[in-house]
Amino acid sequence: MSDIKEILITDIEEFDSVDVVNILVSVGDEIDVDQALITIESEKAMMDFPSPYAGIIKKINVIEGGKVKEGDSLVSLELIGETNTHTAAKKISVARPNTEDSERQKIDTGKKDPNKKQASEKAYVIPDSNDAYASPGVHKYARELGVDIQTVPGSGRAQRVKTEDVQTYVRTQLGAKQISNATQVKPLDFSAYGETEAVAQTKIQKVTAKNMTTAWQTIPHVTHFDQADVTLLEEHRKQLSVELKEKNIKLTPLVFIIKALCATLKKFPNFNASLDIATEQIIYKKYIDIGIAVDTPHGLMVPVLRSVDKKSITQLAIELLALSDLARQRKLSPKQMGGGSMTISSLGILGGQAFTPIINPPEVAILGISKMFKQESVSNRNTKEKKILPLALSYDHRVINGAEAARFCTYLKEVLEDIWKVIL
Ligand code: CAO
Repeated sequence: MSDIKEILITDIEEFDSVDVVNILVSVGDEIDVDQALITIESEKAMMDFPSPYAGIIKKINVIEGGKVKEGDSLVSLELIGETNTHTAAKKISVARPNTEDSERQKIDTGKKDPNKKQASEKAYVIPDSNDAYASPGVHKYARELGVDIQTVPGSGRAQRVKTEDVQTYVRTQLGAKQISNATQVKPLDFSAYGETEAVAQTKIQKVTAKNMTTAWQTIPHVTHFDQADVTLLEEHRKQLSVELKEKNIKLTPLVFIIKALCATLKKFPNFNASLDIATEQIIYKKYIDIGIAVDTPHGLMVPVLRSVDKKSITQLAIELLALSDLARQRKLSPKQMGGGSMTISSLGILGGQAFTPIINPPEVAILGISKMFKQESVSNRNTKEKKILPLALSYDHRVINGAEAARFCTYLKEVLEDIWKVIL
């Protein structure tokens, strides 16, 4: 006799009920352990609920647009194979920050009601944060067009995919197909030359590849290079580092660069903007959130530091470390990505003299940082050693012109060179 199991929703007890945004399976589907059954949305986050068992869907017990509460049955499942609830349970149980990380986990709670802090922390890690975040209508629209919504870069808040994003994606893909039909080089059978190994790309690598291609093919990029004298900044950072080291806080030059960029964005709002092609409008952001490109073993990720203008150097140092740790552990939630003013890509520790960073759409500019170098300068017969920081600003030439970019960089340099402008 077949073993039918009711799959109940768990770990949402903090909410009276949550909305069923999308049903991702149909009766008769054979599903794997951990396969997403439904997408639910609370006031805190949107997340997929995975099946703890493999089996065949016999009945769906919820409706799209309906509500579910803790313990409701989602589907009736005829079990197949070995049953193992471990992974799924781990996935849906949205992690509570451990005490050791409590300082770091305070990030991103600045704009919220302190009474609701616990709830927001509970929604801190969303199961597979790479899943697309979109309304049921947009999911349906993408399905009708045969578009895999996971690959569509979202321009909405927390990278939510909007109808226009699906449309832009389709247009870009059609254009790219025409180009690639004409130019794509067929992969060679390299095994004819020697030993080879084929390794599947990670999901993040695939999404990054698509985003980069879209950015490169749709945005007219220009890169402006400059160099800032950061001798004073470095002296100050070293002094402050000694104090902060005792508190286990690491202070890198990047934290000062983030603050300097923040001051520059305030002065040049055109760089804190996004172009809405559909409505032919430029959207100016009145907040300053800065994305940081983080190199992780799974691929490139861009967490966003929120409200940088309201935070101290020390707070930013703590948050930068916390967010880059979360990125490396693949624990970033959609709320911690997207919506940024501008992104910084720092290859400072890795070396190189300069590079041309690719804009992170829908932003209109990105700042690349290369490794600092020493330069001797002679004044009044005295030789002094300066520390020089190479800067590379890539900008969207549809929104920003070359003169503005030059002024932006000049101001950024001035701020970096006058340390007090950074700190105050
Ligand atoms: N020049 C010289 N040294 C630098 C520097 C610079 N521009 N920037 C940082 N450093 C030094 C710091 O002083 C620190 O040295 P100590 O350990 O001796 O104190 C060390 O490098 C720290 O580097 P870090 O990389 O750990 O920290 P960070 O704050 O500079 O950067 C992060 C954090 C997350 C941006 C970085 O780790 C990272 O992932 N960078 C890669 C980004 C990337 O891949 N960009 C490409 C995107 S496009 O493919």
